[in-house]
Amino acid sequence: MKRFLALATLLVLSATGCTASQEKSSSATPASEPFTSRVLTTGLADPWEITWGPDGFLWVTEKTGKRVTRINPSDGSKSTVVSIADVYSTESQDGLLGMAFRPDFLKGNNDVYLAYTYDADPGPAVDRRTKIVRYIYDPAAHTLSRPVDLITGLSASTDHNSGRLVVGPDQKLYYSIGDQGNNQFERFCNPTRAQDLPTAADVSNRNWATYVGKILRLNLDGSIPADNPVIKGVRSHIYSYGHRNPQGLVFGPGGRLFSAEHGPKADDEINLIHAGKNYGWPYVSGFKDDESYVYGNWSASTTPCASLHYDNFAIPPSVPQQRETAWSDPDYVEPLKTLYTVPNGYNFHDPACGDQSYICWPSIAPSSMDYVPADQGVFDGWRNSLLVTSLKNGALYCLRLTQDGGSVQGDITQFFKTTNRYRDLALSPDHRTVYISTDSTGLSGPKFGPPTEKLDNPGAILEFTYVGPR
Ligand SMILES: [Ca+2]
Ligand SMILES: [Ca+2]
Ligand SMILES: [Ca+2]
Ligand SMILES: [Ca+2]
Repeated sequence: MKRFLALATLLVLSATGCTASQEKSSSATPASEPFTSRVLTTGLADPWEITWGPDGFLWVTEKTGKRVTRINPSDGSKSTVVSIADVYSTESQDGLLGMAFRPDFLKGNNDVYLAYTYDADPGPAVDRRTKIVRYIYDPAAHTLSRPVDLITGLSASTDHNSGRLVVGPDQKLYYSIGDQGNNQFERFCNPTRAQDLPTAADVSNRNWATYVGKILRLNLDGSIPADNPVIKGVRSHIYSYGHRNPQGLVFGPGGRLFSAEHGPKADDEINLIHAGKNYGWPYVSGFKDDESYVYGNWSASTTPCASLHYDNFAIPPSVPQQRETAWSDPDYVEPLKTLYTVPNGYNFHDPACGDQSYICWPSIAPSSMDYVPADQGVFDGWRNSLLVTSLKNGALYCLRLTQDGGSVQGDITQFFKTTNRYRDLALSPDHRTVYISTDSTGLSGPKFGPPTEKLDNPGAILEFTYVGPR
């Protein structure tokens, strides 16, 4: 722990980018505010969601651990609230994911909402699906029990699974589902369906196949809210569409909903989510600017896709391509901000990153997001801001909102750089302390030198406390 302390304190004061080439494409500046840090606890199996509970404890879902854990923030001691044997989890993006409380939790309401992947096939085959479940908390026994399925049979994947779950100020559940990683890597012959929408028959048959690449809005019992948007003639659970992998969801000022979304090589997006709107994927990545992205639809190849070899950089002539500006939709909404956009001709092959050059691409892999209200930031740079965790870079990025809360202004600031994969964050009620959960395994961008799987603090909760003046 001592080694980490010294390292982290040093790095908070002198955070640096991944490599020289990434610094060129990134506008994040290292923070200079004074924070102390410590490892609050370790031994967690892929902590995924971390939330400050109204009981003054940290609540954590463990993705591969298949349990919810409650952590005392003063000494890091932990206890299991529930283990869920029904969770199906591999080392990839499936498992126990999102968790949310209602605003009146422990004030007359004891409901906890969880999202996880399960195997819907009773036989030896695996039919990976996602469900959202409500549990009831017993505050005397500190356990969750009496699960009720709110929605089952949602698509699930080992890639781009999203999984973020929040309860809005309108007392609705919001849930993000990624595009399942289709149209790339080992799923390159599966079409992206982020633009597909359900028919009325799909909805009445509870066929949720088109819910991928979407942000959903559900009543607290899992039903479709009567005031959900009617999109192309159909009302469903879909609140917004055209998303790639929106793993960050948070409500900000005036009840605004923001998302943080993983981009491909560049162009992670911060979006302001409006009901019924289209966020452009896969036709548009980042801004509609035709810079360093073109949509190649591998599943529509004129020679059978299965006979092709996937290449992340070269699209074969048989695969139809479409420039961003060749597509339009009156419901399309541009992002507020991208991390980061690079021009055509940008060299994505950084020799310093070797075979694993993706770790040095301009995208940061934004895994989650939180909001610091205007009147509660502990120093000026953190007031009315979005805080975004990065998997690839092991850092926290701070984006300041404009006074009206409707857009992002100024420079992006980088905090707490370590050699870890930052999965999610929670803030203490006084906003002086940030808790960050870290992946148990995986590749991290280097502080110095090449990318590494030797993580400083795997499967841990890190604590960073502001010690400067207010
Ligand atoms: Ca969180
Ligand atoms: Ca099975
Ligand atoms: Ca977009
Ligand atoms: Ca673009």
